[in-house]
Amino acid sequence: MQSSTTPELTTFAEDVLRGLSSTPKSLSSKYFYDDEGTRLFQEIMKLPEYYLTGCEHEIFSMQTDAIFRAFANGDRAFDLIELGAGDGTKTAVLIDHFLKQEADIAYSTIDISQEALDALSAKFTSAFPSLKIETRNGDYFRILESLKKSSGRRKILLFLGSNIGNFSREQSLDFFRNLRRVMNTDDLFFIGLDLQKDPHVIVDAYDDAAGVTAKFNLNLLRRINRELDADFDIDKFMHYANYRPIEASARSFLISQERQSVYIKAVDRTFEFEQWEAVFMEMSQKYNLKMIDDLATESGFAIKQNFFDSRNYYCDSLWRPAVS
Ligand code: AVJ
Repeated sequence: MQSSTTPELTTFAEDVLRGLSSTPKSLSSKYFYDDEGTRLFQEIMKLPEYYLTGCEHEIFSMQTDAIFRAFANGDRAFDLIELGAGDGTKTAVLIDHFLKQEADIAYSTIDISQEALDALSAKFTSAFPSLKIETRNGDYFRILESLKKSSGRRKILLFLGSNIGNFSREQSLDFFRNLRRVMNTDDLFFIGLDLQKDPHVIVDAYDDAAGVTAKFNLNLLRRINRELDADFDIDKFMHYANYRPIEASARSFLISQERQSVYIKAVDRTFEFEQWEAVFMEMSQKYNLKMIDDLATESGFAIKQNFFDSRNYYCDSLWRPAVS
């Protein structure tokens, strides 16, 4: 119970309190994306080791027309709805082609960051003056629910960049089932998934030579210092990433290089860190075709078509609602 004198904690503060009170300690990767974190992630996407972005870009550039035909399905009118805006570079490749094919499309994107939405909207408005663009700030499902009712047009939902990799299997199924519930039978879902490959390639992608991923990971401690009034000494933590080939997931951690305590004013708690104690930060799941098929089937979808890059590093998978 909260006493009347205790200020209510934000969800962020609550999650940090819970994560750092747990054994092992953890922080949620969903909090990486403050302004600086968003900027650092854009930098990660340009790193030579971070192959995911290049692979998805290759698929969109080399197979644009095949993707268009699969989306259109004999009907050139549809709404593209992107979940999580990103910087829109990859989606722009598709939109450019669709407009040249004289498709009747509208683009809308849903994101929790208003800043990301504004940047994207400005970019797309100047690149595609004829495109109908809509940005929506907020939670995916509340907004999708309203889309189900409002639009008579066919919807194609985009969830790119292997963002799903941060979700556990259960969270993923939950997410897909929720999407399925707001989709009509002729709507489609297009999802990017990073595939299993040489583990060395994967480890390098999450532990780049220039140290950008380390900065990205440590930035969450800076965010806690700033927003929750904490005294993390960033220099006393180091980034560590590994890949577990059995679970097929990359994991990243922050390791306390010495025994230390950290005070977080917003939750009025001190946290003790042992020397070499790890804080679990992020999981990035890697998939194979069986896993993708199982995820689709178990959440009420069927795979309509898979698109791969030339190295088979990455898959953009197009799902249609399964009708029972
Ligand atoms: C944005 C979740 C797809 O897991 O590959 C990149 C985030 N973390 N480098 C990923 C990330 C470290 C990224 N996703």
